[in-house]
Amino acid sequence: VLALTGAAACSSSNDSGGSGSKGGASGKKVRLITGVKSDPFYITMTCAAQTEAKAKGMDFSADGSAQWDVSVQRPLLDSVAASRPDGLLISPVDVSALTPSLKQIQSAGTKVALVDTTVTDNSIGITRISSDNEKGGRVAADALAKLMNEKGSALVISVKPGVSTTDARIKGFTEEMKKYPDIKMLPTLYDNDLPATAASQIQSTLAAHPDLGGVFAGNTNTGTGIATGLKQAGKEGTVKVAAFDAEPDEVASLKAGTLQVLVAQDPAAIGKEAVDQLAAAFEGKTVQKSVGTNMVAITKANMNQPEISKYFYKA
Ligand code: T6T
Repeated sequence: VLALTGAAACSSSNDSGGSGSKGGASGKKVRLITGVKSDPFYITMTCAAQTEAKAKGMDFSADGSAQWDVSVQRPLLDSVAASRPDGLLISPVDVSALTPSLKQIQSAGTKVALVDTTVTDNSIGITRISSDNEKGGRVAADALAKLMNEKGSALVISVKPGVSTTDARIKGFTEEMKKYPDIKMLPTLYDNDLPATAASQIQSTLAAHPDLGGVFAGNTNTGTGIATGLKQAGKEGTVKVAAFDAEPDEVASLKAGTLQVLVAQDPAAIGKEAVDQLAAAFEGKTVQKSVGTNMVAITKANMNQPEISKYFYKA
C-alpha cells in the first residue's frame, strides 16, 4: 500500500523504485509526518522516502501539517500513533512540544526516525537525519558578507523560535557574522512561515534602516516572502539575500537576481536514508544514530551546472 495523503503525487520517474523485494522490512507499516505538506522541501523528501519504501516492500503512507504549527501537527501524530505503525518518520515542528507524544509512540513499540527537524530529548528516535544546519548558516553568512562588501546592516528572518533546523541556521549565521565588524546585525524577526509576513517585515525594516544591505532567509517561505517584499519596494538586487532551500520560486528569484545565494539541502537523501535506517532496524542490522546529508551553495553563476541543478526541489 503506497499513498501520499494530502501531498502532491510523486512523478512516475521518481517512483520507479525497486521491485518490492522481500526482506525483513517487507510488509512493515511505515508512516511519515512532515512539517508542512505543501512545502516542496517536504514533497521532495516524501517522494524519495516513498520510492525507497516501495523498493523495500513496505506499507508506506505520508501526511503533513497544513501549516507550521504544533497544534496542527499533534493530531496527525496522535492519529498515526493510534494505528500503531512499525515505523514513523517525522519532522517535528518544535524541539520540545511534541516530545510527550513521541515518547508514547516510541514506548508502544514504533521505531521513530527524525527527519530534517529534531527534538531536544535525545531518547527520541533511533536515528536522526538532517543537513548540518549550523554550517549552512555559516556558509550563508560568508556569502552575504562578501556580497555586502563587508559593511552595512543585516537582518535574519526565520520561521519561529524552537525549530531545530532554523535555530541552528541562525546560530551559525550570527556567529560567523561576528567576523565582520562593519556589519551590524539587526534583531532577528520571525514570520511564522508566512511569506506575506516576511514581505511586510522586510519593508518595515527598509523604512527604519535605509542602510539595510543584506538579509538571511531561514527557509523557503521566508525567502519567497523577502523576494516579494524587495520587489514591491524596488530594492531587488540592491539589498542582497542569502536564503536557505531551493524550491521553484526561490530558484526563479535567483535567476531574476532578487535572491543572490541559495543554500540548498538534499531532502531526497534525507527521505531515502531514513527509510534505509528504519529497514536496518527492522532487519536487526546496525542503525546509524545520526546521518548528515549534503548541502550546496547555489548562485546565478553555477545554477545551470547539472551537478548543482540536481539539488532543485520538486514542487
Ligand atoms: O528549510 C526546510 C526545512 O529544512 C526546515 O526544517 C523547514 O523549512 C523547510 O521545509 C523549507 O521551507
